[in-house]
Formats: sequence, C-alpha cells, structure tokens
Amino acid sequence: YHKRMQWWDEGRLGIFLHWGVYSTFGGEYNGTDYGKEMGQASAEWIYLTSNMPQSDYQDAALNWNPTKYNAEEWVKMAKDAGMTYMVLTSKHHDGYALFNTEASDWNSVECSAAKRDLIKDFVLACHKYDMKVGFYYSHEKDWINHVRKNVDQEPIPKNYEKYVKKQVTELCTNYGKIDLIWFDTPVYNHLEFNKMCAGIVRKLQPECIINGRIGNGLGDYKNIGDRAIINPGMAGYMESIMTMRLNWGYDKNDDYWKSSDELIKMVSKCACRGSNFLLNIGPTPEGTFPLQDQVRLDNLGKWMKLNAEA
Ligand code: FUL
Repeated sequence: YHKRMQWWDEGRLGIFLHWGVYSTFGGEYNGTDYGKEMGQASAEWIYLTSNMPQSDYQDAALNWNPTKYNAEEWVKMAKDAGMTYMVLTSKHHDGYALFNTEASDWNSVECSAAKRDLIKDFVLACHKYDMKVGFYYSHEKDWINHVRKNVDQEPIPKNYEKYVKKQVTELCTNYGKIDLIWFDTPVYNHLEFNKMCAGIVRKLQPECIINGRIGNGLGDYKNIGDRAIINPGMAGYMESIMTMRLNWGYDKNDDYWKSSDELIKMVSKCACRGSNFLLNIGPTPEGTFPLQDQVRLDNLGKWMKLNAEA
C-alpha cells in the first residue's frame, strides 16, 4: 500500500473527459456518421475511421475555438456530483496536445483558433477547488506525429520515444501537482518504453498515481475493458470506466444516454465491489458539458448527498 493511493481509494468517483479536435466533428464527416454504433469505433477515432485527408483534420484544429470553455464550471459541476477526481485527455490517439509542448507544433497553442494551452485552466480550476488532477495520455498510439502502421508489432522509433519523453516530462513539470496520469492502450512487448513513461512520472511526481493501462503491470491499479463494471471478487485496486452514452468523444448523433438511475446503480455496484468509477463526458467543441449530461450529474449529486458520507 502506497500512501499516494489513499485519496484514490477514498475518492471513488471521477469524471473522464474526452475533448479534442475530434469533438468539432461530433462523430460526423461529409454527412456520414462515424460515431460508435453497431460495432463501430467511438467518435474520437474519426480521423482514422473516416480516412479523411490529414489537411481536413488540421483545418478543423486551426478553426477550433472553444469560446464557452470555463474550467471552473466543469470542476464545480463535478464536485457537486460527488466527484473527487477528473481526468482530461491531454493527448488522445490523434496526437493533438491540448497543452503547450515543445515536442511538436500539433497542439492547441499553435494549431487552434483559441491559441492557448487548454489544460492549464483545467489544472488551475482543479487546484482551486481541491479536485484531484488527472491527465489522460495516449502513449502508444499517435496517428499524426508518428505514424506506425502496426503499433503492436513495430518497435518504437527513437524520435517517437524522444517526443513522448519530452511531453510526459512537460506534463509532470509545467502544471504543479498532478495526481493521476492515465496512459492508454499499452503494447506489452514495449516494456522498456512503458517503463520509461512510468519512470518519468515516478521521478518527477512521486505522489502521482499511474493507471493500469501503462502496461506490463507498471501501474498502481488495474483497469478492465471499456464500458465495463468489474466482477465481484476481483482483487486489488480497480477502476471501472463508463461513459454517459455510447461514445467517449462528443457525438451529436448519439442519443444513447444511460438514465440517472442506471448510472446510480453502477456507482453503487462499483462501490460494493471495491472499484472506483470513472464516468465519461464528451464536452462539446464549444467547451460545455451537454445538457443531458448536466442533468445526470445533478441527479447523481443529489443521490450522493443523501446516501454517501461526506
Ligand atoms: C480506448 C480508446 O481507444 C478510446 O478512444 C477511449 O479513449 C477509451 C477510454 O480507451 O482504449
């Protein structure tokens, strides 16, 4: 038991936020719906699944201006719902950094109409309201900066390793205290690379938790599959991840919201089975939480106030 696990173990509930250039498409490209339904990939995969020209995706980035983004509002809504931590996509599989990075120009300061570091406000707001700060970081997949045809089999190119090293270092040094780094889609035969990623976090932010998807058992807890609640009796620190509807990233055609009651059942099931629950919202390209998600957060908050100890 490491003491960094204490808040996580007690906190139980977190909000996952998938937000990036993909949000501007809302799951749709050239009139075709690429959001998740009937076995398709989730909306944040649109660059890959639609096979669009890179220039179209880059144009979307250059025009992206989330004028209604107010990180303090996000954090306050999460807090009222009983959430103790938040995990925002600092870089998803498209390689686009929502932060100021020297490793590549493909980031929200240089490649957006907002021209700013979008995770900075998020961190400031979290620190202000005593919310634990988490960064999702896609360490293996990076479709634009470092195209690899078959990530699972190819070795890590030196330049990609250098770039990830730089970015993880930036995330661990430029934003004060970070509580969780949520790596995604590990490749188990890239042991040295995964170790390097974990090593940077351990060295620069020794109190920061690392999730299970770093790979090779290097994380502090286990994650299971997407959109799944753990089974009873699974041992160790666990986290179940779920999304309010089908997609993780914003999808304007996705009407599959779970009801507040269903979500509350999942929350209590996870608590009974000793798992954390990380509940996802895909903010709109303007930077707001969709209204239906807000309603669910509200109901969850009411339930938490009545049923969970402060
Ligand atoms: C998956 C990713 O590929 C999805 O896009 C999403 O981020 C989910 C939480 O993890 O592995």
